[in-house]
Amino acid sequence: MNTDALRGEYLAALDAASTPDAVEAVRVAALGKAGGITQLMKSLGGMAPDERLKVAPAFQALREEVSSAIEAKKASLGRAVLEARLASERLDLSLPVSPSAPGSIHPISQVMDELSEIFADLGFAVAEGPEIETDWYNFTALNIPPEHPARAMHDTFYARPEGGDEASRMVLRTHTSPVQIRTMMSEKPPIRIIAPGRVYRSDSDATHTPMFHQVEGLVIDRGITLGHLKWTLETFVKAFFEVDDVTLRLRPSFFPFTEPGVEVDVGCSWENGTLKIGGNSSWMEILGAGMVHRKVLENCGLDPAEWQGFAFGCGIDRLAMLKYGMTDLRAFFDADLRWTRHFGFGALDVPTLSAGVGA
Ligand code: 2NL
Repeated sequence: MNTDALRGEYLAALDAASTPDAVEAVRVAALGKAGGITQLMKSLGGMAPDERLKVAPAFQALREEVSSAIEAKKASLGRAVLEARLASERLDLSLPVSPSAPGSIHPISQVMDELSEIFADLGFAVAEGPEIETDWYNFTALNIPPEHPARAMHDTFYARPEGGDEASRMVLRTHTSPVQIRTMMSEKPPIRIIAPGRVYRSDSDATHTPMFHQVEGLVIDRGITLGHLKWTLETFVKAFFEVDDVTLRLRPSFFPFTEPGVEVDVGCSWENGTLKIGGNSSWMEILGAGMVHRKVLENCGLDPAEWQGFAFGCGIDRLAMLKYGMTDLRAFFDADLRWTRHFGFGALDVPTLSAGVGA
């Protein structure tokens, strides 16, 4: 039996094979049930022992050589297929977005961009942090100790409720304040930041979703007063709602992390059945704020005798509804393209102060 002829035949067929199917056909012809090499191996059974000893090593070597050549060809064809696919699916992410791209910016993203633009102009940086936080950053550092009733008010999602101390117990952040805590601990004052992002509370009805968006702001410097807070919020509200005639009203309120704490109402008026920002026929609460509590400063390693600050927080979803006239919170989460297109925020229309944010 001439193994060299079989070897030449199969290796030539493999060489010519240019698809995975063609390689499989060679495998079947050589090593399949009725394949040439399989027949050769079967013929060993009918041989006299001394003859078998003489030819078996050559048969086995042939089988090894052909099957490893098949594997090698399969692998190289697989690589070629993958490379062709990668080349055909190549995307250049550095290309500018096409003006005719079908998507549009979600109103919440739009409002976040507007907020960033307004506060950047006032010298604020945008800060971010983890959405899964330790109990300490979300509560204890903010003067909310473990037994404090404010913890129940926050309807917290506990990620690892089975115990551990406040450094290892994890929660879904109930506000973006832990971002400010992290900034105060890692950076030297003066600090001016806003922290926009997702927050989580176990609360779900017509006016609450378990995930919503919040923006908080923080200023730390020497000699900061409520006056700075009021001016900053007034400037923000004027730019955001694009009205010059705004009046803010600060009412005393309580937050464990502020002293004093205030709730902030904006003057508004009814026009044809819809509430407009500006005027003074009624008030609407839009923000919570206050001077940073000295215990919070101390928890972050700042000396309250040297450093003071103000902070504020407000819901982005509500800001978006007020500015763009949405009545149903649930639409934010429906992923209905007709709804997002209706607002027409194009990917290229980046908010700028000179053009009027959101214009
Ligand atoms: C609200 C009220 C508020 C703050 C957030 C804050 C953060 C630090 C220190 C002190 Cl690190 N305060 N944030 C202060 C007052 C109110 O949010 O109604 N949010 C939806």
